[in-house]
Amino acid sequence: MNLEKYLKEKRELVDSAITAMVGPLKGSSVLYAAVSYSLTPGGKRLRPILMLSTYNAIKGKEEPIIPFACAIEMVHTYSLIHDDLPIVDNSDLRRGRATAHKVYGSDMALLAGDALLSFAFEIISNRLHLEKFRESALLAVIHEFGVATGIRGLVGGQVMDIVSSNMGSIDKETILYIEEKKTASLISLALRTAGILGEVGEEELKALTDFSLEFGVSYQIIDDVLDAISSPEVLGKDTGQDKKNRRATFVALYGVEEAKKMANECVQKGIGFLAPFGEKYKILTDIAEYTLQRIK
Ligand code: GRG
Repeated sequence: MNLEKYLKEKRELVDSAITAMVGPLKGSSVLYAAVSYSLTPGGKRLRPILMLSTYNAIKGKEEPIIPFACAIEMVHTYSLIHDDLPIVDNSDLRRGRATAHKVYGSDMALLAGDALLSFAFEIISNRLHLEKFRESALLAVIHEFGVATGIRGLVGGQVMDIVSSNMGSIDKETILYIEEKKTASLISLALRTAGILGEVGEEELKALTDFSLEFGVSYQIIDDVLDAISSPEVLGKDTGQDKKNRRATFVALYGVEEAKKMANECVQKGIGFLAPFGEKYKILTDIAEYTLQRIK
């Protein structure tokens, strides 16, 4: 299989599903404009693609889980909009164009982010999903979205990130905590949602979780390396942000080369967790290996 072709096809599938989902919100004028500007055109759509791919590996289909895949992208997009705000990273460029607050103002960008987070929960809690999934599995997934996006996940990681910035001395454990919470928690949510709705057993769900946490940490390390060595022209977003904001990253602690090694080690460790399942989750390990190409 050609992985790049696969990723492109899945990205297009996610793009059109998201466009169809936000279409009915058109009435809300400027809010709709800010939301749809932020969602489309999108980025790599990694989290939804991981969710679709995991579910497909389990069930041999992906259609039932598409709304959940869109919801996770909405959560991710909300986090990017807020992260870019002048009171946080103060970024001007995102996904190759002006950030939401540059176009719509900080107030509208803040509200667009809030609306996207709420919209994600509106989507995943739709009672129509009861026609396809068991009630207990759906309830578990709604809970997982809450945990992964809140104090014990995305927001908790971001808070630690802010608190640790400027501290001068940073340690490995704190950086790992930040990367696991602010980035790996959403990647993990993608795989766990597919595992729970696909009704895999406990051991398999644990293996998917263990893989996703390692992959998630690696993905954040790659992001940090690129922030240090790449350019806005290549990435479509501001670079040098971590240094400017004195963020606690492995690049800051150990340097670029060591951070690259760590990203690779995390992916290899993660792949090990899926080894007992043979080829079943090959698409996930292929995607994880592929993301490493960005820093080769
Ligand atoms: C402090 C008010 C305030 C808000 C912060 C919770 C939060 C908002 C931010 C979470 C931290 C965050 C933005 C993590 C992002 C990690 C990351 C690797 C982003 C880039 O992901 P890609 O490369 O992006 O998958 P694309 O554009 O491809 O979707």
